[in-house]
Amino acid sequence: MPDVTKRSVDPATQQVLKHIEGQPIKTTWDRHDEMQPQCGFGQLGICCTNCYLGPCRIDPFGEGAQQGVCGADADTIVARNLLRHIAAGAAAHSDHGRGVAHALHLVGKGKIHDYHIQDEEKLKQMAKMYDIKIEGRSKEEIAVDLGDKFLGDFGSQEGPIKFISRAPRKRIEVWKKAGIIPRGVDREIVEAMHRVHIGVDNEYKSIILHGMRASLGDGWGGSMIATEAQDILLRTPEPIRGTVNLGVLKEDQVNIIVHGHEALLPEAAAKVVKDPEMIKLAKEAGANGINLAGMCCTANEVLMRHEVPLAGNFLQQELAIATGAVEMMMVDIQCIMPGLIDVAKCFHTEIITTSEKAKFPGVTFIHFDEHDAINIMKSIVKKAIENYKKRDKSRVFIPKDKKDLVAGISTEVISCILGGKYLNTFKPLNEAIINGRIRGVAGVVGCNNPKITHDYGHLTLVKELLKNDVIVLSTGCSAIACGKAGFLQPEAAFEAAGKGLKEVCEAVGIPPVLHMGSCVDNSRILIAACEVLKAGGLGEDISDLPAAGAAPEWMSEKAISIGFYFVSSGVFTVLGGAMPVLGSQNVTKFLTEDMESVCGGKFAFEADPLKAATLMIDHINKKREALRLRPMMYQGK
Ligand code: BF8
Repeated sequence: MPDVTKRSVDPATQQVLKHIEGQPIKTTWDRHDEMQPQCGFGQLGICCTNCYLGPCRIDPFGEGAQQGVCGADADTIVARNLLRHIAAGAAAHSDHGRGVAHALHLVGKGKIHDYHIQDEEKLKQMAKMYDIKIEGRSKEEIAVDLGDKFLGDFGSQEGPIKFISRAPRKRIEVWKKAGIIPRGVDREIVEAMHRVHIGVDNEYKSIILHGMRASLGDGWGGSMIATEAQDILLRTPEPIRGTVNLGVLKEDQVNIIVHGHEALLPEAAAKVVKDPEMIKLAKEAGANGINLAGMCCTANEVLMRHEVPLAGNFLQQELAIATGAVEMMMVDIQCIMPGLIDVAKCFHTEIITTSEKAKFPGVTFIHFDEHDAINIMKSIVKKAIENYKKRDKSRVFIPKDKKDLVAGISTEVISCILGGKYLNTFKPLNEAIINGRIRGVAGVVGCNNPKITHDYGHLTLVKELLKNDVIVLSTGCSAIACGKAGFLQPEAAFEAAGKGLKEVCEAVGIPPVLHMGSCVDNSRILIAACEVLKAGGLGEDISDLPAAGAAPEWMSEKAISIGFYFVSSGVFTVLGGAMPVLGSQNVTKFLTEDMESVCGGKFAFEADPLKAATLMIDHINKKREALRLRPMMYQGK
């Protein structure tokens, strides 16, 4: 039997894994074990399937073929494969953003009635940025124009896209000099696919530079539009209390899990499960109510705005079903394992897919159309209620573990908490950094990956950063991991933070790890960096800041795109495992050394989270020295 402590450090996860031992239920960890040894060519990035001259592969030992049939060498093949990953990641985020921008336009037009403009201030702020007339116009009229402008930015042929203007002047100059100011992300992705076609771009630096530009089109374009449009339609998050881990599932209620990345869909679900008609139906079916919980980034979206509890992060999706207590898992887009289907077959759980873009064999598809959101959601929830009658109560196993947390720390909230309602500013944060209470800022984000013990990478890294007075901004599955470990509670500062960070958290009443949202909300971290610079005293460019990024358990192509737009924005970023580039020494050197001279940021690959923390802290110290900041007030914890 596998050792569950090697699979996860999370007690709830370990318990469910133990509980299903001996049952014919396969999880991602089992499939990962079966897959060993994983393909070495793939890991090194030196397999090319881009045309049918191949598939080709380069001999990493230098004895066999060093070129594909077309003549492409390891550098070209590795760089092309990497650019394909960036394009796919940027596409996923940006297509999500496009959907929200479209919904904003439709709300303005009065064509959808279940959503409304909820953050008028942000609507106007964005409209001003695009030179849209505000005076004397209704919010709906403004929303139509803003929706159009957002949609226009996706396809902007010449660029630069509007949100680039939010970056510091120096940063824009760096991008200009490198020739990587993004045009519309659609154009960048199409050009990426063109460049990697056989016989087009064969020069690794040129290929990677385009990858940087495409990723910037994601971070400062597609993802940022997703975040801002969601805030306008669903409201900008504010601090909210929540609960996390599999223990949020309820034995006596109809459990419905929303899983994926959509923000509009769970918004409707959060409303419908409170509908007295639905609750009555649930009671008639023998349940005590309806319990909505979230998984992955959809969960982060609906937690931040509706206090809907988080059932878990990426590697827990199959385990939620394996509790035997889930009537329905409603999935939309991204990070949904096809393996869920087989686990669901072992139980009564019904999986419903709601996106035209994400079908699964044998899984019911109910198109979630925003034009009729509430009615569609009611029909889905009714199915879940009906399914409760099929639950085999003798097979239910819900671990008790759950933790309270604080989420919803948008960029606006940080400046408001720090500066007060009438003096929105990042100045107090800057002062704490300048006077040596806080060493610096780390963005710790990204996925889980069975290659690393679940949550171990995130938690070990975050613990070490906190101990050394580094405040952590977190999103995605990393934020969920931090929540499960209690790092999203203000009290965590007492237990985990260094003395200086503890003093600041205590004075302001914030947790030492700030939950800033879902993966598209990494754009909030970019804006926070810009706000810090505006507040003064910490340099003129993002690359001047005593800051670093990390994705200790990354696995998705979105994480590659995120990593690239952080590095291209000037942030030193440590990935828990290497990207599939080690088959080319030149590409590896470019990413981990030379990029710094191009954009002020670079990658490091470090699987050991303690060593990753050291790399980040050393980098932060180096930036503190360059800024001539005061020595740290205390020496950590
Ligand atoms: O977008 S962190 S596993 S759920 S890819 Fe996926 Fe990674 Fe989780 Fe959110 Ni982001």
